[in-house]
Amino acid sequence: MEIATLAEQVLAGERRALARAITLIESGRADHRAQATELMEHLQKADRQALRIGLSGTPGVGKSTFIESFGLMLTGQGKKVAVLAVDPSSARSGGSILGDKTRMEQLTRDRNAFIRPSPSQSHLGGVARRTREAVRLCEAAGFDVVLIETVGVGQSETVVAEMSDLFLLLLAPAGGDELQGVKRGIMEMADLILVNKADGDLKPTAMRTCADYAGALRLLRKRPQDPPGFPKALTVSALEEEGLAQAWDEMQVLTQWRRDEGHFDARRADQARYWFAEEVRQALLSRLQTPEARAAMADLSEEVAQGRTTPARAAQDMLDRHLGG
Ligand SMILES: Nc1nc2c(ncn2[C@@H]2O[C@H](COP(=O)(O)OP(=O)(O)OP(=O)(O)O)[C@@H](O)[C@H]2O)c(=O)[nH]1
Ligand SMILES: [Mg+2]
Repeated sequence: MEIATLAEQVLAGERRALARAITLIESGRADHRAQATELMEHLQKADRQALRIGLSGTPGVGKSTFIESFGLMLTGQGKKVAVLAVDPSSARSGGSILGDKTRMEQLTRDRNAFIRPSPSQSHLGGVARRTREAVRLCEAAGFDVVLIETVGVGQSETVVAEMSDLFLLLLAPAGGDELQGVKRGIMEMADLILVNKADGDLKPTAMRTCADYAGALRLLRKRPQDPPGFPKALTVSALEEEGLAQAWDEMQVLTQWRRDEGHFDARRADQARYWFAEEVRQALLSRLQTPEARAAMADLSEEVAQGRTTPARAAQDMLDRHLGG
């Protein structure tokens, strides 16, 4: 396959080319990886920018329902919306976090939407790179908004936040004690907290929960990338499609401010640095995963255990032999 041609087709917004390109970057084969790297280089010049929105929330909080409603609202405004996922535990269902396409039935059929399930790979580092490149591909293909979903299980939020312009945290209405359940680190990443299910009997609880989180957000250290009043907590109902337009307004206000103040570009530059370092780290680690390296590791481990060499010397030997260029 001619990579330059594929790149042109992606830039022309051809959906099938986009799907093929994503399949290519998801492949673990060495020759595919080389082609993928070349493809990403071709697209580097494309100066289109989508708004990259990360979305995290515990299972059942309503992520899929939110993406369906919010996505349809945006496509209804003529915007093109792509949905991707980072699912470190995708092995569990042999498929994806977005396997429940039934909850996104309408969006799935929308011509202006593109939904790509998470690659079925359990290694978070690999999933991260693929999703990051997929985000870039969707952006190059002319999508206006790229939603990146993750279920809240520790590390994956960080991964998603590091590839997003905005990070949304979806929460459920709950008693005050549950507020402690959200880790401080996750709260600190959030640009917008959305308390979902603010409808029917749950509405009063949702509003109380929202006020609690708004209070908690005010106690966090002020971040330079926020105008006054941000990060914010809002109530929404993904099911009843309430509060979604307001949430979108807030996202736009925040994004515009960050663009005007230079924070938007600065954050992307920081993210590029982060992913460069991460690529180096992953590549180094993978050199220690070859059969020879594993065997050497096992041998040296034994030597260390028997007291025939020191851990430091054995490690030095290991690195000298297996990381050399
Ligand atoms: N009342 C109410 N229920 C909702 C709302 N949003 C989602 N739900 C319900 O909550 C349940 C879980 O919704 P999902 O959208 O599947 O949640 P999820 O976060 O994608 O869940 P996982 O994919 O398992 O992580 C479903 O029964 C939804 O109908 C809402 O705004 N209000
Ligand atoms: Mg879901």
